[in-house]
Amino acid sequence: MARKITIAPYSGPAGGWGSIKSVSRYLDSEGILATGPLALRKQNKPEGFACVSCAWAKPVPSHPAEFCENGAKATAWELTRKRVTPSFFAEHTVSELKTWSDHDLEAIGRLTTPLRYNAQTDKYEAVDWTEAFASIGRELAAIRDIDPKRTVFYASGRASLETSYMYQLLARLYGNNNLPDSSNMCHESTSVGLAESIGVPVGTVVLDDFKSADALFFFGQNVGSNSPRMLHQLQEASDRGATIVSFNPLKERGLERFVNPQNPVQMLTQHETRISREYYQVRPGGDISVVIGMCKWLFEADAKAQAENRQPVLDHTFIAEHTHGMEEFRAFAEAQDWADLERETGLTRAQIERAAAIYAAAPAAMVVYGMGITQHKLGVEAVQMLVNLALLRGNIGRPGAGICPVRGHSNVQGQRTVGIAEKPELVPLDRLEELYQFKAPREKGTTTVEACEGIINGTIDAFIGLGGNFLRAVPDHGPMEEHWPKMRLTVQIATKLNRGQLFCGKTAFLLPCLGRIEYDRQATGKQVVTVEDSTAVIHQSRAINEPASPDLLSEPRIVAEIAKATLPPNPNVPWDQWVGDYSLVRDAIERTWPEMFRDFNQRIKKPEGFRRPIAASHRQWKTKTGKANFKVPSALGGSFDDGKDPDVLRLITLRSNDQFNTTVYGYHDRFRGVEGTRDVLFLNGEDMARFGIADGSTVALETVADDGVPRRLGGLRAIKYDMPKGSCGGYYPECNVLIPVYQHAGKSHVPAAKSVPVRIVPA
Ligand SMILES: Nc1nc2c(c(=O)[nH]1)N[C@H]1C(S)=C(S)[C@@H](COP(=O)(O)OP(=O)(O)OC[C@H]3O[C@@H](n4cnc5c(=O)[nH]c(N)nc54)[C@H](O)[C@@H]3O)O[C@H]1N2
Ligand SMILES: Nc1nc2c(c(=O)[nH]1)N[C@H]1C(S)=C(S)[C@@H](COP(=O)(O)OP(=O)(O)OC[C@H]3O[C@@H](n4cnc5c(=O)[nH]c(N)nc54)[C@H](O)[C@@H]3O)O[C@H]1N2
Ligand SMILES: [Mo]
Repeated sequence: MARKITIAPYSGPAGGWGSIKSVSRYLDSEGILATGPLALRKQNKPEGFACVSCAWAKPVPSHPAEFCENGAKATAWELTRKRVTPSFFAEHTVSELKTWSDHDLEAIGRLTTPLRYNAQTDKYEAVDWTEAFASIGRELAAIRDIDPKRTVFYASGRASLETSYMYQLLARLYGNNNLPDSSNMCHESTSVGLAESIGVPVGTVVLDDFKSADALFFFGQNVGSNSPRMLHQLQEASDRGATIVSFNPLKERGLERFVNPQNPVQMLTQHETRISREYYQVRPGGDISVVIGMCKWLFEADAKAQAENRQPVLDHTFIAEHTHGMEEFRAFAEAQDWADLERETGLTRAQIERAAAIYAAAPAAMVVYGMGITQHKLGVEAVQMLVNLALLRGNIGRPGAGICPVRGHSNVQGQRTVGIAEKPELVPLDRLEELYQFKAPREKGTTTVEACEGIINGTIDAFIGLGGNFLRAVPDHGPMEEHWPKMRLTVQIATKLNRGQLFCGKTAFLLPCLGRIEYDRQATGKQVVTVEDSTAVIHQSRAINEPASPDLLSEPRIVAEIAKATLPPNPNVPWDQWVGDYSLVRDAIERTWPEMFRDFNQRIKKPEGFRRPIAASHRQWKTKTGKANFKVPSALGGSFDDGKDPDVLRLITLRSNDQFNTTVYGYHDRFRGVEGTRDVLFLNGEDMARFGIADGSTVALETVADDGVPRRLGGLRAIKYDMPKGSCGGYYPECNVLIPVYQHAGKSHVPAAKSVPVRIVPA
């Protein structure tokens, strides 16, 4: 389908009429212009459902409309009237479907019946649920007999706490900890980094902190597209005089200005709120050096203040009582040269010092961050540098202060809480053994990157995907697509068709499930489920819509049926009772983590849910030193040793304002002024001149890697864009073909999707 392509800078704010237009377009295209608004009114409300888009916290009492442009699109995408029936698959071979775009595949609507791939006809064909489970069970059991570690149980971050608990138990009863999830590509740098630094794997702030923060520092998070509901908190903060400072290579509109589309006065007067007072276009991978520079200034300013008998800049009482390793970090920071820091950050010393001065002047400051920090080779260290910054002024564990990783999928944080983890030490395996009378596997499982490596080198035979679009989300599409079909079994549990599902193992099933917004009727009636948001608040989600098809099963049911078909009977695991009544799964979760989930079924009845205990929020440090740890980074930043060759650019892979991860809603990246195409390469103007590339011309990229694997992406339209020299930007997942699977954060294995070393080559 030919689309009209326009590339022109966008001058409007985030929110505003643009967002209203965008939402209506979706409700219309999904055939729910009439019913959609009713549904949206229940979004993120205590009596309604938790948005299936991002994990941002839901205020109680809620705003009259507690949804955003992108949350509305996510809802419309699930509630769509469009359906994919077996006759669709009878008409299209899988090879033909592979020529469709990501957008067109998902846009055909909701999956309605279980399907099995037939290699003879190259088509997906309808299959009975019973037959599907029996076949999956046979294959899984046979692989288990060879070696249970040859199967991977992947989870995307959307499934409820109930499903997730059952799923991790399935993997462990099967005999492995191969439970990678989407956070392995996302905030795993947070889970590893924060745990070492402050003893918790998650952020410390709650929504109320936004009401008393004096300064908010944003590092590499695109609030306008990826967590737009947070703009309400930012608007309130900005209006009451809090200072917002952003570090981002790109001028992201949501970090600049906002008109609240739910505020009639603002809409009519087009009153814009300025979001960031200071905006620093840091080089990709430059944040570690930004923080070193800021801390260098803070140490100096503190020494000076003390010498002059003024109030100190650092919180010495906090540092002495609560932290470990400050002197070592101070020595490191003081030893760094401003010239090096300026080179790494692409910023001037004056800019970094200005940011530091704002930080020093704020009684309470919060540090917010996203993928711009975590998806680098030094992602873990970058997270820990942000903690160092917070610790210097005691900005953790008091009102208005704290560290705020903005999580992705709506229950990705919760999945980890209830045991979806490849690291056995994070899970109470003794407790699971006691409850279910089995020998739990103790060997470390595979991360997402390790699962990819295993699939490429043939040590993985089966892949079960609980949601998601693994093959599109991971790096190295080339080798992954080549080796994927060699697996013996692939099973995808999904709501919509996506490209990953078009790559099939020798036996392959596509199992359609209920979405979170749909009534889930079981033996004891309609079920509710629970999720955990970015601020560790757990609350329930109530469905509001009829299922897309009578043939859909719930995720808990599918997990239970696979378990029953695969595993020897175990009277201690009441799969069927659990499916009949999800409150029994919640009881099981409570029995597994009695302290965290105390009175689970009772406490979720409160509209505001409950916050699970986060020790660092109360200045208790569950680290090896018993204190909050200052960490010294292993390098000043960057990602790869690409600094020496000026022709090597750092590629940032980006989300548009019209996608949810690999789900491409459409081709309107409004804020970046790109309409009608995703095949673009954002480039710095000076670099374009240097390379002799004209605006609008077609270019190709090649990855700089030394493993002999060719990685190339062509057909990209060069767009002159306001971004640092030496960097470029393109869309995820199209650019994933360029990311080598081995280029990932050292400690967390998060693929380094925000600084891929590339060269521009002739198209
Ligand atoms: N509508 C919508 N909502 C979403 C998603 C979606 O795709 N669509 N995805 C969900 C998921 S799973 C996640 S994890 C989150 C992702 O949300 P974000 O964390 O915002 O992730 P990205 O959009 O990948 O990009 C983050 C920002 O980092 C900047 N950046 C890139 N490199 C650097 C760097 O080196 N330093 C700094 N300081 N900045 C850098 C980019 O310019 C970009 O603005 O959003 C969630 N919410
Ligand atoms: N280059 C690059 N790569 C990246 C990133 C990046 O910034 N750059 N970001 C990474 C990040 S942060 C993440 S989180 C991953 C995302 O990786 P994934 O979580 O694997 O991918 P999604 O695109 O979120 O998955 C979308 C699919 O989920 C299915 N689905 C939707 N709702 C449901 C449901 O309720 N139940 C079930 N069972 N299925 C459902 C639909 O079939 C849909 O096609 O990608 C990572 N990959
Ligand atoms: Mo994510």
